[in-house]
Amino acid sequence: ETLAPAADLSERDAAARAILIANDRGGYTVPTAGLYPYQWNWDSAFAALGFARFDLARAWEEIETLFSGQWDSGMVPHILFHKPDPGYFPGPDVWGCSGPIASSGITQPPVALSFATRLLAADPALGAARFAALYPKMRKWADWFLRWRRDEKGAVFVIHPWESGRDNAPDWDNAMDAIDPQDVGYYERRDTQHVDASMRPTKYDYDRYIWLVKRARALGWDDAAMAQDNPFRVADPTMHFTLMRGVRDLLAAGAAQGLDVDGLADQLAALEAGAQALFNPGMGFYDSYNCANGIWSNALTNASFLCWFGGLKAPEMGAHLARVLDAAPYGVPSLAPFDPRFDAMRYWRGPTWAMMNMMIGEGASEQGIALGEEVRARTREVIGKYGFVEYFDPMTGAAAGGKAFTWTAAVWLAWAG
Ligand code: 9YW
Repeated sequence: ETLAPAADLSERDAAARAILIANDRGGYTVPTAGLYPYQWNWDSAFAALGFARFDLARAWEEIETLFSGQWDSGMVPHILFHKPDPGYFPGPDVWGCSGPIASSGITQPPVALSFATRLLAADPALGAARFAALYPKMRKWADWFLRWRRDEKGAVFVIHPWESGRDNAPDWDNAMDAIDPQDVGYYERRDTQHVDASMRPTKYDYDRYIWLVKRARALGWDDAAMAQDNPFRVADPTMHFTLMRGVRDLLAAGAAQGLDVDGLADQLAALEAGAQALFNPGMGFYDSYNCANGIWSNALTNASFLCWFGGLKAPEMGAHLARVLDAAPYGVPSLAPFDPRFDAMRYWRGPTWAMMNMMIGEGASEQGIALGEEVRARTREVIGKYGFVEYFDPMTGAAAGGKAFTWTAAVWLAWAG
């Protein structure tokens, strides 16, 4: 896509651009002012796709800034605290990390690997050198995942619910139940000062989120120490399928650019084999499980449908998608409405997220599943009616969470609009 003169823009496109520009803090964007005042990892990757529609150089910068926070280990943090902001908890003092810039100590789904290859494709002449400079860093991040975030069955797991990007999804309930956070200490939440508490994770969840952070901090955020004795390890389709996609895209783009692709094909094959571990045979869909005891979540979530984005054919998942779209007019819901744990407005236990829809819709279309286009149409409709908010009630479409949200605006520009 090229630079359209402002006069040719639809009102919606102009509004989406204005959100990206307003959330730009100089080299990086915040997900939304107030609630999320720092640079978040996968939010930035989506932001880059939005910027790419009108300022490709700025799009590259977003991802480059993200990688400026990469740790020596290869891990790229889920939050970079570029400038202190008292409006968010837990801040850098709680995480106690020592990367090149103040950051959290966990990662997030590595969609930046894939989206960097899209920036390259948008203008190979402009992007070749920038891509080549990022490439070893991206490979190092992928290597880190393969080394530290894979269980015995080859599935990619998360060590904190925040790492998956789906904070309070039912996927974590079993592992969270095993945590006794009574020594978590006093803390003050900030999220519920920005948006209604009924739409946010509960205190039960938050105590455990903070407890897990403090525990990993006590281990010095050392991968080997955390691998020894980890109270929370859940195999996660979000992480698995986005990494699979990222490695596949790096392999293709790296080869085309004449870069060193040694080992990438093996990594991809390992992830393809590991994907089978995420298929819940009792339910007949992709699911998460607690690595400590093998217990399935039995949850049909929007992450279940990332199988296509990961590159699987998975034709059997088409019927599941049809079922949830029948039940949720403004889907794809983050949890199937016929699941008793469904909660239409509570974050990752029901609401629709536009950026998940983009990956689901694109992946489905790539695998020849007609409903991919339906997902796009519904995303367009819900954003068109209710605006660029954080997420939506999947039954009524009602706007929820933060307003003027970066990734919702970006997904409009890159895909839905
Ligand atoms: C947190 C910023 C982030 C997203 C996550 C979402 C939420 C809260 O907001 O996380 O404190 O990290 O669950 O996916 O990246 O939009």
